[in-house]
Amino acid sequence: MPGVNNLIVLVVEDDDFQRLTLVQMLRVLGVQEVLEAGDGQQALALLSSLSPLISVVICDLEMPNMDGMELLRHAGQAHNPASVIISSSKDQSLLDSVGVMARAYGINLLGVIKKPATLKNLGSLLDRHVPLKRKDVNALKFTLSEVLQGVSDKQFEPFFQPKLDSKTEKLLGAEVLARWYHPEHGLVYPYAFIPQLEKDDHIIGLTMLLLEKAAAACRTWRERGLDLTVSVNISLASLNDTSIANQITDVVRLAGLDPRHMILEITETMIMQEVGPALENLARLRMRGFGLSVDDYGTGYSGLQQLMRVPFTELKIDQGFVTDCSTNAASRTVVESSIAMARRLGLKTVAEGVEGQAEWDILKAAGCDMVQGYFIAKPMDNLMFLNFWTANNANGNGNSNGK
Ligand code: G
Ligand code: G
Ligand code: MN
Repeated sequence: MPGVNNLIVLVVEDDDFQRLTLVQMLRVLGVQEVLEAGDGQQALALLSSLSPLISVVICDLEMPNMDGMELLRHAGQAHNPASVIISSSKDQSLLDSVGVMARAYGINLLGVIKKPATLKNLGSLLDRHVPLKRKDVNALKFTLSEVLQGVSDKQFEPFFQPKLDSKTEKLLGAEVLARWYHPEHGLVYPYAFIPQLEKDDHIIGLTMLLLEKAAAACRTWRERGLDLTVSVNISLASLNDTSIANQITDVVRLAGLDPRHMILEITETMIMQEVGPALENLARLRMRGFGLSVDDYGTGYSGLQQLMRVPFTELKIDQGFVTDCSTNAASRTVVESSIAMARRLGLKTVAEGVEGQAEWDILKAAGCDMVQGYFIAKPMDNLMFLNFWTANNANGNGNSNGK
């Protein structure tokens, strides 16, 4: 198991026998160093004195003094960089709820283990740990004005993540994800600039830049005879301005793409009030031929009411449900019923966050139209994307990830 042997793991568990069992399993898995704590307070003390050395915390929920929930709250609020695995004998629905809580507190949650842990599930969750890179730390320092300068210097580029037909495995299109080619820091990922832009409605400049570049890329694909669509993320806040549909249409047409080959993924939701302008823009965009997709379906506010009143053409099931649908019965239920509902509403379905064959099989059986996720391919630049198309095409549309 590569990677595991340079981890430092903290086990937080009040039951001596269970703690010892976990420690031994971690040794068998080859973990370099294992630390132990009997409750949340001891764990917090170790975390604050040894951060950032501790890579992963395995955390029980029910403990004396400070329980697991409180520990996760403090760790999240302190921006502790350790990843977390929750391990407990409680009901799956309770574990899932605490999982959502942990993420809401900013914890990088690797997963939840229903006791007793096995070498297999422990090993596969540890494998998900990605060490914080130097780049990631630097990236957090960008100010709004630095990001806006980068936008006005057009330093942002679209990366493309493939969307495949879930049955034939044919490449159908790609979702655009923004990347910043920073003159000093190199490739910078969205979490380092999207939050600043979204905070005070500054995202539209980046959106326009990406729409232009994505439309131009898709036009060149289509000129080569590749029948592909391109999907671009639009923050709902951008739709408050009633002139935005026209601006979007103009930039896409000027780049030489017919709007019917572009899908706009609407993230976040109508947190009421400005429903009028948003619906006016969406109706106008749909009339011009753009596809409209509900992004991150199943989370936050992307609810049923919204589905009913927006002329959507596609529903994207949030990766939070897709990634574990083969191991978590509740996620599988959400995935399968969302697909069934979308069908009856006449919407195409896309599952995002497909990380394995087992999930893909479930999605296919449930009638999901398209799949997207690391198992198929990560987001990539235009040149790599064209290579991906070539490989996909040569395989008779086979899955070209080599797995
Ligand atoms: O791959 P990824 O790490 O690229 O994206 C992280 C997050 O940033 C995702 O939630 C994605 O929706 C968001 N994001 C990426 N590109 C854009 C963009 O162009 N516009 C908006 N609004 N969000 C984006
Ligand atoms: O918010 P939105 O759904 O637009 O963004 C998609 C996000 O999901 C991007 O950050 C993208 O990099 C990420 N992503 C895509 N496929 C996978 C996957 O298989 N697993 C995980 N964990 N993330 C993924
Ligand atoms: Mn999206």
